[in-house]
Amino acid sequence: MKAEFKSTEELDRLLRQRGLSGIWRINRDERPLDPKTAVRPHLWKWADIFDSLVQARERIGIQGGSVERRVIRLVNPGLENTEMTSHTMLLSFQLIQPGEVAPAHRHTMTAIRFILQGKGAYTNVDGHKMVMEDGDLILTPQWSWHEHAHEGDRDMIWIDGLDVPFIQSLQVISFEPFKEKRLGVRSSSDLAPPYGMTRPVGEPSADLPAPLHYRWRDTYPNLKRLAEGTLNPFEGAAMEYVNPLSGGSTLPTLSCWIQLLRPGMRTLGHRHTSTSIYHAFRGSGTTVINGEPFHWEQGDTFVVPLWHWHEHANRSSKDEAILFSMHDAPILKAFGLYREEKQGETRLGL
Ligand code: GTQ
Ligand code: FE2
Repeated sequence: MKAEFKSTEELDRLLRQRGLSGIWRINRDERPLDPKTAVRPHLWKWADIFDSLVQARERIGIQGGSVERRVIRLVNPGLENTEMTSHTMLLSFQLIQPGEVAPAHRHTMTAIRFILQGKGAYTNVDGHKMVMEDGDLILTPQWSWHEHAHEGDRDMIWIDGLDVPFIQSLQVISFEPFKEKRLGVRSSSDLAPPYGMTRPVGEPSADLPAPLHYRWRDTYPNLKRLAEGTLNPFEGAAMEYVNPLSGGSTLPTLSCWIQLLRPGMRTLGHRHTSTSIYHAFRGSGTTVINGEPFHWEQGDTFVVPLWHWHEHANRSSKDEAILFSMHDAPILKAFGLYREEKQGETRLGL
């Protein structure tokens, strides 16, 4: 029997009932030449972040309740439904008061901590007690046990960076609270690998051989030394934190950088398919994102969404400016999706 003629709408309805959909329903806008993102360029002021943390300090307890961390997230204005900072990354600020313990847990999301202020708190990652100081970077690889505790006498504040929305998109979020009260600290003899730099064939390395702690007192002199040499025209003096276990990016999904802009320096513009979140650690400057200037001072944090042109300038003629940043570039690079376009280059197509 000959099929009777149907309108496209009727056909679409019929297909929908059968759990099918015709590709003619795809809008051309969904197949753009240039990547389109819901992530918007945005800057959060330190005064707002700090005041919010201080207000939360009085109200939000972290022990014995359901809230285990006093954390405030940066919500991208383009992602208000998910409350994430970008489509791949979440950046938050955490405050811990003297005497508090943020109880141990582990999760499939990976985390980085960049320390901003205070003294005397430590984070314990898989038994490695790491005392935090301003400018330190500490890694919490996926599925490692971690707990924070504060033995000092002043509030401590740090940045948490996680790959939450990426892990969420893969639908592999897994979270486990630690069963005992406290996570043990391992002694140096426990920490030594039992067979040194060799290991029995077939045995996976169960533990971290070294704490993943990058101290500011090591990072800063190296950054200064780099800044005295030839600069990268797009980045100034920029260093990526290398993962000592793999020799590769800081973590499989995230890369962290520390970057110095000499007084008065202005970089050239470029854009790439990775997204970046910058924190002004020292100094002040302006980052132009797709033609819009974002002025930053110490403590401010801003997002450069993928495929957005951006260039940085240090606004001071006498002080250096230092940016800490987190990037999802390792994800894009892992799948051959990293692309970069530089200002002044002729575009040859994709
Ligand atoms: O400190 O373990 O900002 O598990 C979000 C989730 C911090 C943490 C965050 C976390 C943590
Ligand atoms: Fe955590």
